[in-house]
Amino acid sequence: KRQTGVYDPATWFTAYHRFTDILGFFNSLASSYPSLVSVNASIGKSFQGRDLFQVRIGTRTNPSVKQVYIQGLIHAREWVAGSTVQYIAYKLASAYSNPADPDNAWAVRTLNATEFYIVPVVNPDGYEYSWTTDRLWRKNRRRAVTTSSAVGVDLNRNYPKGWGADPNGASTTPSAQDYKGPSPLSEPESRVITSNFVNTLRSAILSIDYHSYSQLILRPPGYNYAIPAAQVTKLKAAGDAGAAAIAARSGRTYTSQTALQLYPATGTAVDYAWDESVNAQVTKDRTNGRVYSYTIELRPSSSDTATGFVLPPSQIVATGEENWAGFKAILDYVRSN
Ligand code: ING
Ligand code: ZN
Repeated sequence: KRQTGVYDPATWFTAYHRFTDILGFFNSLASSYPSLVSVNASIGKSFQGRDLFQVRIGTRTNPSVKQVYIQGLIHAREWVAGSTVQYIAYKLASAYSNPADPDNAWAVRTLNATEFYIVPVVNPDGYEYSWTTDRLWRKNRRRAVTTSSAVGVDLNRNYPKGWGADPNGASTTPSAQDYKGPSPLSEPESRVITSNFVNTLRSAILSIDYHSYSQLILRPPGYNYAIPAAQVTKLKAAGDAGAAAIAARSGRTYTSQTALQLYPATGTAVDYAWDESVNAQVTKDRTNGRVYSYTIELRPSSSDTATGFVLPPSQIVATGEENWAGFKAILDYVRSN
C-alpha cells in the first residue's frame, strides 16, 4: 500500500525524527502491512518512563521459522543507526509485499523462513536528550550512584557478558562516556532489552546492533575470550560477505574485523548475543549453539571526524541502501551456513 503524509518513505528518509515519531512510523508500517508487521508498544520502560517498543516482521506460516534480531540507538547520538534500522524494516515489508520490487523474490524467500524482531530505539531517554539538550549525548539518563552527580551509564557496557572483565574495556568513573554502571544490568533499559533479546527467541540465527560511526562490521570477541576456530571462520565469512556487498552497492569501504581489534569493550550487546544465546532456550544453531552476532558502525568513515555522529540527513538513504545490501548478504550467508 502506498503511504501518504509524514510517514511516506519518499519524505520520511530525508530527515531524522524524534522518538515518538519513530514509533508512529512503525505503527504506520504495521497498518500498511497488517499481515506482516506488528508493533508491541511496550516491552518495558526506560528510566524516565518511556515505553521501549518492539517490531515483528514475519508471516507466521512456517513452524520451523528462524529469528533475526535487530536493534538500534543504544547510543543516543548515533542517529543514522535509527534511520538504518527503519530503512531495513521498511525494505523487508515493502519488498515482500510488492511483486514489482527488485528485492521481492529475495524478501519472499527469506520471510517464508525467517522472522525479524526489531527494537528500533534501545535508549529513548538519551535519544530525546540528544535532540533537546546535547546532540553528542551517548549514554542513558540515569544518575546511577549517589557518590557522584554524573548522569548516564553506557548501556553498551552494561550487559552481563564479560561485564567489567577487562579494566580497559569500560570505565568505572560515572562521568565517563563508557561508564559500565554499578553492576551488570543495573540499568532499566539493559534489563528490558535482555529480557526481550535474541536469547529469548527460540531459533535465533543472527543478531545485529547498529551504531555509528567508522564504517565497520564488528564481530565477537569484544574483549579477550576464546572462540573456537571453526566459529571464528564462519563469523568472519558472514561479516566479510556484508562488507563485500556494501562495497559493490555504493563503493564504500566497511572494514570487517573483530570488535576487539577496534578496542577492548566489555559488557556489550555483540558479545551478549553471541555468548549468552548458548545458555538460553535457543534450539537452533549454525555456529555451534550460538547466534551470529555483529555490531555495524555506519557512515561516515573513521577519518571524517568533522562529520562524525552528525551525518547529514542527505546521506540517510545512501546509508540505508548500502546497508540493506550488506544485511541481505550477511543473512544469506547465515541461512546457508
Ligand atoms: N562503538 C562501539 C562501542 O560501543 C564496539 C564499538 C561495540 C566495540 C561492541 C566493541 C564491542 O564503543 C560506538 N560507536 O559506540
Ligand atoms: Zn555506539
